[in-house]
Amino acid sequence: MAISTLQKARAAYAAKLPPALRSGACVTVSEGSPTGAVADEKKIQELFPNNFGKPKLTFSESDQSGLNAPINAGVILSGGQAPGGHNVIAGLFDGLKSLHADSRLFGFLGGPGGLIDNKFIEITAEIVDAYRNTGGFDMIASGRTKLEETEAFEQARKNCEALNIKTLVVIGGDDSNTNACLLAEYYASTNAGIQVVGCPKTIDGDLKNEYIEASFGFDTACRVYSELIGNIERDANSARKYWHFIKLMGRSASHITLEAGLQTHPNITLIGEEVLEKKQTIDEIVNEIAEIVIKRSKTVGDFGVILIPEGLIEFIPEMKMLIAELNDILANESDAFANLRGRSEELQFVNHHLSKEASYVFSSLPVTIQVQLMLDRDPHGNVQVSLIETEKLLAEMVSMELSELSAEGKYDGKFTPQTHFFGYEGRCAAPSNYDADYCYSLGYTAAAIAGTGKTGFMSSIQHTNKPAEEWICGGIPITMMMNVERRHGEDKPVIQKALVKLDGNPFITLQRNRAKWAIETDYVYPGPIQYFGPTEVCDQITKTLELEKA
Ligand code: FBP
Repeated sequence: MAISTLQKARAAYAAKLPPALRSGACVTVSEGSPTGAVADEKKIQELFPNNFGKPKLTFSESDQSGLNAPINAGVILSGGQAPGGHNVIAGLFDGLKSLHADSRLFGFLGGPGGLIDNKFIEITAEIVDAYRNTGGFDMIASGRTKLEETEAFEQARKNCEALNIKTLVVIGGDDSNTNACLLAEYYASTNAGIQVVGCPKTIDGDLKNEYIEASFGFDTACRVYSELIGNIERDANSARKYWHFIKLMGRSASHITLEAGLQTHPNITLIGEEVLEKKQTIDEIVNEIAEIVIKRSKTVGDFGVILIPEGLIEFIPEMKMLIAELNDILANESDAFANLRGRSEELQFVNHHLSKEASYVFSSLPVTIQVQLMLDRDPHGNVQVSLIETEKLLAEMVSMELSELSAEGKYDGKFTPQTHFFGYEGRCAAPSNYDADYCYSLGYTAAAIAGTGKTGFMSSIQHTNKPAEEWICGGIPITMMMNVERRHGEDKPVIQKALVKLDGNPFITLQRNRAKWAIETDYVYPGPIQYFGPTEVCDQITKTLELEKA
């Protein structure tokens, strides 16, 4: 297989580990006090009687060098790709081998679906070495099949038993780790003898809390997007004739957009959580943008850069209501909807079933957006926001608003928008040093949890804003991160999603600088991720982490 010169050189990078793991994954465990849940404690306790309340685990170096018996483990990659997934597997593999040389690791193919359908490979040293410090999930591929029904749990159990697998490691986001916890509970309640361990993944950055400092992949993806935004900013500032509307991935939370905004200082950074808090309408957002376009037109020129979070659309209250109604119609009337012929019949059908308010909002949108809102939902029933061209919607609406103002003699600039969507460009990039180190340590810690025989824990590395010398690793009970939320008309236990905190330091820093960045051209050009060179360039942490820890 041909590989790039960079990949070849990068394969030799030795990922850093916390001191507790430097002589292997056999660790001394200290247990904290019993834990609770972020909310709805009673309900979570009832639903997870075997897992609720377990103490946090903190690891330190042990003088025991390994285990007496090998461990067979299985691993799955679940959900969207995130840089560093291969290093989690590499850390897990090396950790298991340090526990016992005969330990084996099986990778289920294509996500949770591979575990149910018994599609797997044995992950060997040769395979691991070929994928160290690379981006992507292609070693075993990922998928979005949900693992939450007893039948699937049983099927998975049979497949694990056939391979003598005693530990399953689920690498995923909030939904996948919620399901990992359900699986852990089911296996504990049925004495299946299989432990389940989670690892926090998602470029979206919304699986984090006091003990999980970041979800892996966020650092690298934000650096790739920030490089691209910086390049566009420099182009905008050179040509001085375009307004760039850039949508950034992040299904729900706006962490990616906030981080990219802090790294590159664009003229406008929209944050979904703020829009929700202020209950802004689309028209208000459009007016705010138009105001800045006019001010810049009069002072610096007809150019600028605006960042739009992918999830924005669902934070605008009127759109949220419309999407919720559409979700119900598409779920409840799926047969009738499937029999319609052509777009106009579909639009008519939907309009007929919507409430008066929702139908008004729907009708005010361009047809392209109406069609995108009716597209298939993902397996969790969510609208696929990455397919909705919010950047085009806003560019078009701002353009219309400026034409009206121009007709009234209130604007005489020239507005030429360009639209972009950055998402897939960043999800499989070669991991930054932060993600390479963090992921390797998460995987190695997962092996250490396997070695303790405990179940229902998420691998955790703390103090990652400091040198690896100071990192602390251990396991956090997943039930501790849970609450009960209404999903598809039912109360479900789920890991609470971490949205952007409007009273948190990262957002406050954006807010403090916004007015200045809007009018002045204060762009910052971060350039590409550096893998070789001085530590201040290669070992940077995200502004988000830096400010959260300040
Ligand atoms: P995960 O939460 O599963 O990591 O996925 C995140 C994400 O990258 C979102 O930012 C994006 O909306 C979504 O995946 C797109 O997924 P897909 O390519 O499967 O439509």
